[in-house]
Amino acid sequence: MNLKFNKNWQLSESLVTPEKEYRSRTRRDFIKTLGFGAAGALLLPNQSSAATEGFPSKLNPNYSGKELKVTPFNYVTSYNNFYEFGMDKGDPVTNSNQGWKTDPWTVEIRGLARNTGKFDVNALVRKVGGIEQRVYRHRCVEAWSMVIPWDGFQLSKLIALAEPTADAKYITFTSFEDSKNAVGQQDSNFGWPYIEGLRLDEAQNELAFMATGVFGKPLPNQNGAPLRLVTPWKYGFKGAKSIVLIEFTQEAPLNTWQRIRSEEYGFYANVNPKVDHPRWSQGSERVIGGGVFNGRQSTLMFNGYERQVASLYKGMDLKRYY
Ligand SMILES: Nc1nc2c(c(=O)[nH]1)N[C@H]1C(S)=C(S)[C@@H](COP(=O)(O)O)O[C@H]1N2
Ligand SMILES: [Mo]
Repeated sequence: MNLKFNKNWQLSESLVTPEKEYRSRTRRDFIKTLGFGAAGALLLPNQSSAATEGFPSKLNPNYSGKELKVTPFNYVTSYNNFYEFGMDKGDPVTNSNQGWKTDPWTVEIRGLARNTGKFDVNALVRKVGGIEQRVYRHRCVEAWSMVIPWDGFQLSKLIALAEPTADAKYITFTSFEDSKNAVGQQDSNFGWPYIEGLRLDEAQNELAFMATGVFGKPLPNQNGAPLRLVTPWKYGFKGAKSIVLIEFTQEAPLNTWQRIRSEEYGFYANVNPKVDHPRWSQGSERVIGGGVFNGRQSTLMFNGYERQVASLYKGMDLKRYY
């Protein structure tokens, strides 16, 4: 890890001055609105997106999130972490909409499973029986949160389709590589592609979701078009974006952030207010779009999904397996 990389990462992760950041962000949007600067990606009528199959989708009443306050669309689609397109929150919306193509898109299913092969993403959506909408909490390891209405399908449907063999214990998700169009990938220190993984039983939990959309529309590029993972009880970095490969394996993959900084990021990454990040508390979170003063709220165990997922970690020391 060279110094340049460390410095950038430190900056984007520290978030010690949320107010300042908020102001600079608003300023950027303002500049875009006036039509100066970075081509005003937000204003382009045809931000490219793929995986149009199944829209419009229906809300699944079991995950309506009706007790939650949905984050405004503009925040969800312009305050992003997608290092392939830059390190600042405002980079992905601009840089992922300048020539990077997410349509058509092929996903490969590989490894310890009976039904492997390459699938067009829309064909895959048809195979799993279409899409639905779910409203989930989203908690980034950087101690900010959103509430996002996703469209997509339960990951367990894809797993059932693939029919993993008895040897398969883990599932690995690999994001795309395109260093020509993804400016962030021109910094090779990161070690692309972005990789994430789950234990197979975690992946089969009802909450694990493959998103193809947000707010009832196909995913914008900056949110990980056309297909990204969503595991709402885990920190956001588990949710690999723009997936090209799903692999069933016997061993746990070394996920990207664990490889880069294993003392700070582990494999499990379960949201846990009692296990602090070495550089900041995880006991509370800044609610994005939560008003001018950026309201904070307490962080919940497993991000509020204890009922659905606690049994997966029974008897495990969650301080050790962070
Ligand atoms: N390929 C890839 N996937 C990624 C990331 C990334 O940089 N690259 N960032 C992660 C992090 S830290 C978070 S919080 C979420 C952000 O998703 P969002 O921008 O749709 O809110 O994506 C995750 N998935
Ligand atoms: Mo994150």
